[in-house]
Formats: sequence, C-alpha cells, structure tokens
Amino acid sequence: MRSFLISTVVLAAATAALADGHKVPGAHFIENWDLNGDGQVSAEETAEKRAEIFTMFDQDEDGTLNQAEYDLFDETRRADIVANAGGRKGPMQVVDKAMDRKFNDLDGDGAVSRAEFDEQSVKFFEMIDRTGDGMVDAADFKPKG
Ligand SMILES: [Ca+2]
Ligand SMILES: [Ca+2]
Ligand SMILES: [Ca+2]
Repeated sequence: MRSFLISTVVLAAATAALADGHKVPGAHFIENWDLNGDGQVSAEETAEKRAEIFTMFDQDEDGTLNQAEYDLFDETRRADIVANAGGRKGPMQVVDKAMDRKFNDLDGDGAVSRAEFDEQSVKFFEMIDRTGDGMVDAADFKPKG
C-alpha cells in the first residue's frame, strides 16, 4: 500500500511536468508544423503543411473543401486546439482564425478551392510571424505586452 502511494505521487509529478511543457507558447503548433525538426516553422513548411491538411479534408478529392468538408475541418481543428493547445482564446487563436472558412473563402462562395487556400498560406505565415524574422518559433506566440 505504501509503495503504491509513492508511485502515484511520482506519476502525478511527471504528469504535471508534461502539462507545463505544453504551456510553452505555440509548442503544439511548432510540434505539428516544424516538418524538418529544427524547432522553427518556415514559410515553406507552413505552405506544405496547409496543402497536406487540405488534401486530408478534401474527402471527395475534387480540389475544393465544400461546406460539409469544411465543417469537419473546423470541428476537428477546434477539438484539437481545446484538447492540446490551451483553448481557442489561447496562443493558437491566430492559427485557428487563419484556418477558418471565412479567412480562406476569398470569393465568398461558401467553398474553399485549393487555389484560395494556397494563396492564404502566404498571408497566414505573415500573421503568425509576429517578430517578422521570417521564421516562426515560440517567440511569435508570446502573449502581448
Ligand atoms: Ca523547421
Ligand atoms: Ca472536396
Ligand atoms: Ca471560395
């Protein structure tokens, strides 16, 4: 019984440390978008990852995310941000916004074509590179002020 209690405490401490690690601003984003593992996300990686996401959610493979496909994308992305990245008001807010249908549907027809999505990848990178050094890392996710 005694040893059970001790191992429970150790486990709780380890879990808390892990949770703290995820509080590094933007850690979840960098983890997922840093394709070459150098700790930073480049404009190329951003474009590549967005293209990958587009392909993943274009279920009928017609080169357009229609209403239903975008609904699923919104749902999946938001659930992930809530579960893993501090919620939709957290550091991922700007990412969430840039992946939103409104941001990407340039001609306002309710569907997002690959051309629209690719075009917005450039704008998205400019939005998240807040320090303007051409790379996205934890510094770009620091709370303002
Ligand atoms: Ca990288
Ligand atoms: Ca489609
Ligand atoms: Ca459109």
